[in-house]
Amino acid sequence: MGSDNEVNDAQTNSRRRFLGKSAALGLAGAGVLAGCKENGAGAPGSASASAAAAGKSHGAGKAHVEPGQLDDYYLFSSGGHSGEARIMGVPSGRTLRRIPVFNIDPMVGWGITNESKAIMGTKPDGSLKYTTGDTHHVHGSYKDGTYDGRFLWVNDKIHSRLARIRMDTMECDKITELPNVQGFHGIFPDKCDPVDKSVNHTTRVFCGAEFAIPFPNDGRDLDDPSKWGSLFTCVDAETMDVRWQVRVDGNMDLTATSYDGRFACSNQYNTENAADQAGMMAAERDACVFFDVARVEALVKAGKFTTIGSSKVPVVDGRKAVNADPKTAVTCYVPVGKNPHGVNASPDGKYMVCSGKLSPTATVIEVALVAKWFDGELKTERDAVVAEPEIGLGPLHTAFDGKGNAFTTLFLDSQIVKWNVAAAIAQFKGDKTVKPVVDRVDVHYQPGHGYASMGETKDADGKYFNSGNKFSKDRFLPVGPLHSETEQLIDITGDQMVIISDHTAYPEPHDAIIVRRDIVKTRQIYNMDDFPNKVTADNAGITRNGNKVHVRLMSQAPAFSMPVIKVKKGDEVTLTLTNYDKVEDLTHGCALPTYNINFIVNPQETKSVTFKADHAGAFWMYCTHFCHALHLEMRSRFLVEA
Ligand code: RUQ
Ligand code: CUA
Ligand code: CA
Repeated sequence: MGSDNEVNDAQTNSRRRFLGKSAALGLAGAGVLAGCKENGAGAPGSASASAAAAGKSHGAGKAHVEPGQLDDYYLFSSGGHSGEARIMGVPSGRTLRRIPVFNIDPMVGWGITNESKAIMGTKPDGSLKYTTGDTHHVHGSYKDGTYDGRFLWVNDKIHSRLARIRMDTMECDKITELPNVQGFHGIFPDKCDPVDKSVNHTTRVFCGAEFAIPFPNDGRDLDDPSKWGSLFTCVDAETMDVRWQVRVDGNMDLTATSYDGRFACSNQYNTENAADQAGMMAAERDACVFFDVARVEALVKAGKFTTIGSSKVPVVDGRKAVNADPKTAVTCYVPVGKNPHGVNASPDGKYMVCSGKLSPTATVIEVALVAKWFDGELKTERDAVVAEPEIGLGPLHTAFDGKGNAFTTLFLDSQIVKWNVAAAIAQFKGDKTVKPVVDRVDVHYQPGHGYASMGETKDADGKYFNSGNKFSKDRFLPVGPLHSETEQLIDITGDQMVIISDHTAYPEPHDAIIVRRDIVKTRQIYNMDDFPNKVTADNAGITRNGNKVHVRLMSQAPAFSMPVIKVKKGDEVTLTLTNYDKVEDLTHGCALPTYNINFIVNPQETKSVTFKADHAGAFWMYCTHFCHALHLEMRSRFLVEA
């Protein structure tokens, strides 16, 4: 252990030196650092060993959920470049569900059925507009400052889309493509209406765009990035329509909202407005930009906006030059540590914390002071900063326990650092006796996001913190060049953090939220009447209109309603299937060989597919989802006449 620690210290020191010397940290640097940690704290079991050495007790929190027992929390996670969202149980780490969103998923038929294609968006020829996505952040709808269990939202960074997931069915019901932006990264719903104070639930979702692009992005200004820019976007939570956008100086990254509804904010790592990496690291400080939402909407109402290209979305100017007077400004740029990543609201509603990726600090911004700046009562934006503790190398995301402590992921140090917000503020005010850092724990390895149970609500309960690690290295059986990702669950109930479990994750989840299970109320059976195209005993069968054929089919275990379906080569076939089974979880599948059709229908659900019967033959349409002792016999002859 001792020699391990020496190795660690030596590595830490060399990393500190490296950081001090070289501005060119960037991704290549991080990769090198990731590699050099391999022989350090990397030995399997060293976390528990170091926990034991530090006198930490195990069993304070248990990750093991007995067979037949249920988890206490749902974890809703993004799936990164898989384009999906996921549900896991906490503390077990059991995977409960994968929710296709921007990706094609033959298990449910997402991207295959007409209904899912309509949500995903199609080209004029009916094919999907996009088949890829990159989900980073999942956030839930709020009521009274905590989750209400209605919706989840998740972003697609590749094609700048915002998706909504209904939490009663855990299915995506709407996707909106944001105009005029690229690299849509951070999202956050508001917690109450910024304009109508009587509305205490989520009304809008805010979206931060990371990459600057020309306006409009139609081939102009390709060689002059100084003319490019980024927009902050507001989407209506109910209709999912884009309400407005704000042009900013610099870029945006992650997004957060204040508990009082007044502000949305976003950390900016490229206040330099640079188009290359060195340029983006030039300034000593970057910013967290705050948006006064009601003021933006007043300008929109008053017609004080422009539009870009063919988009009709109002664009308000939030750049510094036109927002110099705080009393009329829509934006306030608060300086924070260099190249920050992440902005998180404390559950007491008082603070926003931004970590400087290239600065070993977290910047604590007091929301009430930002409000004072907008009221013209604060000298400079900088005065809204109330603490800036040194917490470690490569700080990214911060979570809270609701007891005044913050937990920040340290990418370079491969640690989670626990620090006390009040102590950090006291230290900033000049109290030299306080030490903000309370504890550190090694994680394996290079943590990105970290999030706590109910940590992004006023009900933060301080039970669990999950570290989403970017490199697993030796933690699991090797499975080829691409390793599994690690998620590590940490018990944060005591003064010291205790890692209680490791589990794997398919690459690569980014952010997640941990939601108390009593908040989530799913339905077990669909309401057949929710599907206007449901098949009934009256309309079941085949109807033909020229070469358009509609096959209306029902399923009830263990059979489809028609044993034989006959169409002609060249027909455009729409097949609609309603599942008449009413038993919970009694799902049927429908696959059609050589026609690329594969989807499921849950109890009382209706789905449809449309395809061209372009080759003749006999095709066994069969049930893919094990439903009955006669599941294998559940098949019909789909005959295409030459
Ligand atoms: S990001 S590891 Cu896409 Cu949320 Cu920070
Ligand atoms: Cu129906 Cu298997
Ligand atoms: Ca910068």
